[in-house]
Amino acid sequence: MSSEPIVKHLYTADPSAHVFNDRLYVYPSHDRETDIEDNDNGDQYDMVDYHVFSMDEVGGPVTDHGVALKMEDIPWVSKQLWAPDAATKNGKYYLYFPARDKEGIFRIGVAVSDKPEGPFTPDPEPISGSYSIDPATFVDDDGQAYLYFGGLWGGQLQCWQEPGKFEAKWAGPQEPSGPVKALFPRVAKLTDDMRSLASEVTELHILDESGEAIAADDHDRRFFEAAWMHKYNGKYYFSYSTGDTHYLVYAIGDSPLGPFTYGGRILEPVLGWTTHHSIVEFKGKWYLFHHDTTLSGGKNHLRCVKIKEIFYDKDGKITMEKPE
Ligand code: FUB
Repeated sequence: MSSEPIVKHLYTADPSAHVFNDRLYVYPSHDRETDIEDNDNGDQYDMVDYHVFSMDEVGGPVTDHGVALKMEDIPWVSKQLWAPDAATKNGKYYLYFPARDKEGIFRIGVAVSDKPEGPFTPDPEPISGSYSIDPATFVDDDGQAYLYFGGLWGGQLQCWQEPGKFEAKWAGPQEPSGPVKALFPRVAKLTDDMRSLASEVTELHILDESGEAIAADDHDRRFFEAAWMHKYNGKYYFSYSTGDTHYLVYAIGDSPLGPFTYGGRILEPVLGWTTHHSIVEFKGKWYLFHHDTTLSGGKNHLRCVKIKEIFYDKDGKITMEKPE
């Protein structure tokens, strides 16, 4: 399979891929040039709009549907339209996106359209009770939708260690350390109209092979950002980025609310600091959508989306090589 970016006329990142009406849609961040210096808080990721892309087949022509949502149309946002996701229910399409509010606190917004490619109309306020970054939605076979979110350092997850309380002293590139459990990603059920949380926000527990919580110091395995949920053979697969160790990894569970047991690595580090992805089944094959910075020659904030086919072995482990 080609390792070329799916598009080269824009910088794209954080791809969330979904099959809607037998067509493959991709909802990425739209990276842009800025003069903001690279730092560990992610200030250089200063995006202002989203484009939606689609294709009939993997490797075929990719349609850029143009601007689907822009910052100036979202009343509560001050800056940084980061990694989005999309979902459909009851004939409507929903775009979920993180951004800083007027106080500089990351929240998650939702915007609605009648078409998968948008344009999307944003709700005037962020989703009540939401915080941090990298929303990922998952609609289970029974129709219940879930919202997963969270991201450390610039994504501010470490500021929310006490329920409902933003602790500014934790802002910036820092996180708990020592022999304590890691901060886990967050999950809540969504209401039937997909625009509000229908349950308390809870932690999604990620355990090691002995059933112990992954530890804060275990930077090769602890959750950092880039939540994604998919289902394979009746099991739930929660995948994520380990941030400063630059892996894409996954954990497997029996319920969309967890607990999950660490399963292994999906992707080794790519060119560029961030790594972020989605996993989707299309026409009987499974694909990893992810990004790197090859298109910009390695500039962290100018990324490009790529696709790789993935496989499962007989035990349900994800592998990049086709099993014999
Ligand atoms: O694109 C901005 C941020 O970079 C995303 O929200 C993170 O997941 C990382 O990819």
